[in-house]
Amino acid sequence: MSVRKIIHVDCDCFYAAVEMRDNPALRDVPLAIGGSSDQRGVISTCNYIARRYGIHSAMPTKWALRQCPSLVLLPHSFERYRDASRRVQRIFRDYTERIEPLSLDEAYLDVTGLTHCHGSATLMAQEIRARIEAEVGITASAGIAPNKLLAKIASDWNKPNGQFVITPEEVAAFMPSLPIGKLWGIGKVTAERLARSGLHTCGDAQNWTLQQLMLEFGNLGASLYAQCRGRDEREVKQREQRKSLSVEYTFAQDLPDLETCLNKVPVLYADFKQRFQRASRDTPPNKAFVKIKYHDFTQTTMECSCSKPEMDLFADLLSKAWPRGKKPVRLLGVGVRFADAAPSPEESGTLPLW
Ligand code: TTP
Ligand code: MG
Repeated sequence: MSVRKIIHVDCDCFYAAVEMRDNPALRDVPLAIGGSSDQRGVISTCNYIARRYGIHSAMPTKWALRQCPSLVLLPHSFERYRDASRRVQRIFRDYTERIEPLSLDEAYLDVTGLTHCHGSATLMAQEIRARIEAEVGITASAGIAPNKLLAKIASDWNKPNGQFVITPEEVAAFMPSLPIGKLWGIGKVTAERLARSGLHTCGDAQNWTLQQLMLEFGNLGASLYAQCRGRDEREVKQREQRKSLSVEYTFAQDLPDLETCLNKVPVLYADFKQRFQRASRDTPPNKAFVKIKYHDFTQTTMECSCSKPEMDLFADLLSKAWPRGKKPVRLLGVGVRFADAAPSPEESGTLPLW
C-alpha cells in the first residue's frame, strides 16, 4: 500500500452555517434551508438543533414542519454559499494544489510530503479548520488517513467541529467493527443486499476470500475485499491547478498619475507577499506581472521572468506599463504565474509524522 496522507474536510451544516454566520440570532433556533412546503419543497440541510428533531437533508419540508413546528425555514442564497465555498477553497490552496472538491463544502486534500506543520497532517487539518472558522466564519470537520476512503469516514467521526485521525498502524484495528454501508459505493440498497448474505460489518466481509466475494457479487466483491481491509488506491484528482496568484485593488477614487500608482505598490505588495508566502511552499513562480485598469476600463498587463518576486520589481513593471495608457487608473494588480503548478510530492527520508 502506498503511504499517502489524505485530509478530507467537510463543513458542518454548510448552508445553515452560512445563514447563522450572517444572522447570529439563528444560532439558537432550529433552522433549515430548503424549498417551501406549499411547493412540495425539500430540506437541503438544517442546523444541529433541528437535527435533534429528526430533521435531515432531502426530507420534504412539509414533514419537517410537522415534526418541528417552530422550525425556521429559509430559502437558498447560493451566491453567499458559493462565496463561502470559494474562500474555504482558497485556504486549502495555501497548503496544497492537490485538491479534489466533492461539492461546495467538501474536498480531499493530498498533503503527502508537505513540510508545513512539520509534516503532520493532523496539525495541518487543525490549522485549516481554525482558519476556516476565523476567516470564513463557519466550522468544518476533518478526517486524516492514508487514503480517501478512510479520510472520508474519519471526517464524520467527530462531527461537528471535530477531527479524527486513522494512522496506517490503526487501520487493521479500525476496520472490523465498521458497518459495511460506510464503504465507498455501497448505498442503502446494496447494503441491504449484503446484509441478506450476512455481511453487516467490514469484519464479516474479511472472513470471505476474494474468490467467494467475486463469485457472489462480481466486481463489487473485488472492491469489497480491498475496502473492508481499509485499502483504497484512488488518487486525489485535482480539478484545477493554480496558474497564478495575485492581488488586485479597485480604488474608490481613480489614481491620477504614475506617482500615485507607485505609492500604492507597498500596500499591494504587502498583501500579495502574505498570500504568496502561504501559497508557494511547493511551487516557485516563473513570472511576475502587474495589471492596470484605466478609468475608461481599458487595461494592460506587463510581465517578466521571475522566481523571487520583490517589491522593486513590481514598481519597475508598473513604471513601464503605465505610460501605455497615461490615464487615471481605477484598478491595480500585482501577481505571479506558475509554470508547473503541481510537482510530485517530495521523497521524505524520515518517518511520517501523523
Ligand atoms: P453535506 O456536507 O452533506 O451536509 P451539511 O454540510 O449540511 O451537514 P454536515 O456535513 O454537517 O452533516 O452537504 C453540504 C451542503 O449541500 C448542505 O449544506 C446543503 C447541500 N445539500 C443539499 O442541497 N441536499 C442534500 O440532500 C444534501 C445531503 C446536501
Ligand atoms: Mg458538510
